[in-house]
Amino acid sequence: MCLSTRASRIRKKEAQNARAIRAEIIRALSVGEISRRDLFRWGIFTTGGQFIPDCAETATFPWTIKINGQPAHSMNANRISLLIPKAGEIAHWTLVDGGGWDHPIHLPFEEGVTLDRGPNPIPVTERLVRKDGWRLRAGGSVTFQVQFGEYGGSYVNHCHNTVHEDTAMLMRLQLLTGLAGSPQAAITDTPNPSPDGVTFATPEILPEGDPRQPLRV
Ligand SMILES: [Cu+2]
Repeated sequence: MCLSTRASRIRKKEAQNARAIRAEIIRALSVGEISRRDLFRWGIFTTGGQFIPDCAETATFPWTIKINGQPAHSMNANRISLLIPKAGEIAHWTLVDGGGWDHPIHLPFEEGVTLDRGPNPIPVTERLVRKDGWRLRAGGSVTFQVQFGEYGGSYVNHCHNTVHEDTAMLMRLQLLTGLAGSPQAAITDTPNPSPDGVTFATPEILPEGDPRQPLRV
């Protein structure tokens, strides 16, 4: 289910286009114009049975992530939503809840220190301790400091409510923080597993999540 019943006319048209593409692929598959192997190779049919695209590019349903105030997107594992260009820089992240739900936010493989909880006090259990998960309360915010070290590669930052992360409340991070010249200092290609082996795709990078790009306002 990708589309809210309150979606705009433009959003419904985008979804209709996605459905039309999907229907055309199913038709071509059914008459033998293309094979399942083609779909695996093109990365639009996964071994888990997911058939993409079944969502439009942008998302209006709840439980998504917006980066630096830009529009939310549908889930796409071949998209880097935030890029850390080099190791050792101290970053301050602020997570802001859109209202309505609590979200347990997890940052795997790195830890941060809580700096601010907006109008609310920092709980005793969060003072001057290293954490990799934060309870983001309904309508609340949390700012924490994090420093990415030498563990370069592709990671995620996500809500631990599975119905949220499965929708699109999960973003892919790219840490270019490995040793210079190593694969962990380069963009990680996206693996597409299939019964015939694994192929790799070059991911797109959201400009608003790439500090190497000029800041958009
Ligand atoms: Cu959540």
